[in-house]
Amino acid sequence: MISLTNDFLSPDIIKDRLRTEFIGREIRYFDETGSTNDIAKELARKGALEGLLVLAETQTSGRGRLGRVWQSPPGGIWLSLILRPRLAPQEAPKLTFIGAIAVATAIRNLGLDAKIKWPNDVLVSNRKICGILTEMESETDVLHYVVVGIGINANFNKDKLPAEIQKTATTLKSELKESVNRNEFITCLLNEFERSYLVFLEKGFSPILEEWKELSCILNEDVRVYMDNRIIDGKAIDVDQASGALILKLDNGSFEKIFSGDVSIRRQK
Ligand code: BT5
Repeated sequence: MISLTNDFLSPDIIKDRLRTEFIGREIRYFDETGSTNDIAKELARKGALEGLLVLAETQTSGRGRLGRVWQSPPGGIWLSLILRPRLAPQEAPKLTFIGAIAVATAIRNLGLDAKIKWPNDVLVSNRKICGILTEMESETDVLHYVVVGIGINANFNKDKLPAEIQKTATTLKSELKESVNRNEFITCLLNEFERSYLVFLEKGFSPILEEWKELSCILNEDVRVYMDNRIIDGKAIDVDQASGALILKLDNGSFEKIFSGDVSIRRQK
């Protein structure tokens, strides 16, 4: 008998296996779409319920932060979740932490040593395997909805990515030398997401941050942070409970909170 590797995304299989109350209970699946975040935002504006999941086999205009391009070839996991937490808008970035914990936990279940890099990356072997894009719509102090977009390089080899990205990226298939069952992976990810999200809503950010710190690869490291208009060096000493900002101790001894930027670890010369 010929055994076939079934690598297809199936909303029905995912829903059957989920143990969640509301995350992923409704799934909108696309073979191809522009950006799952854009679809999720449109559905949220029209009143879609918390937990709705948008999932695509491939994206033609996948986005990163600051309008950067997110490569989304077939075989990946490109998804967005709609959330409607009662939070102040400035707290929305905390949901990125929940996404990163869920992804890192699902990857660790495959036996890989996944680590989180502030603010929105999950790395394996020091290479980016996942990026998270959290977007929201709000008024001054009212959050209407949040969309957490998660991109995971799953069942394609990293040579499917442009050469300049291959240098810093990896995929589950490149690491494991085989494909993963994406439906099971997504189920695990969504179960973990809801677990952390409920902890966050019931107990606040502190237990989330503790879990996140266990998985972080930059705390206590000497780092360089690239911001919009400047670059700063320092030691990543903590994350701010109130905002999720990275706290740096600068080389001149002063402290600075970083709200957005790209971090790289400075290696010993
Ligand atoms: C991110 O941005 O890492 C957020 C990526 C979020 C993607 C998901 S997929 C589902 C949902 N729908 C969307 O349209 N987006 C979300 P940032 O930190 O700005 O990193 C972007 C940078 O990562 C790019 O400038 C490249 O250098 C690199 N990059 C692009 N595609 C990559 C990939 N597939 N794997 C690893 N690195 C990549």
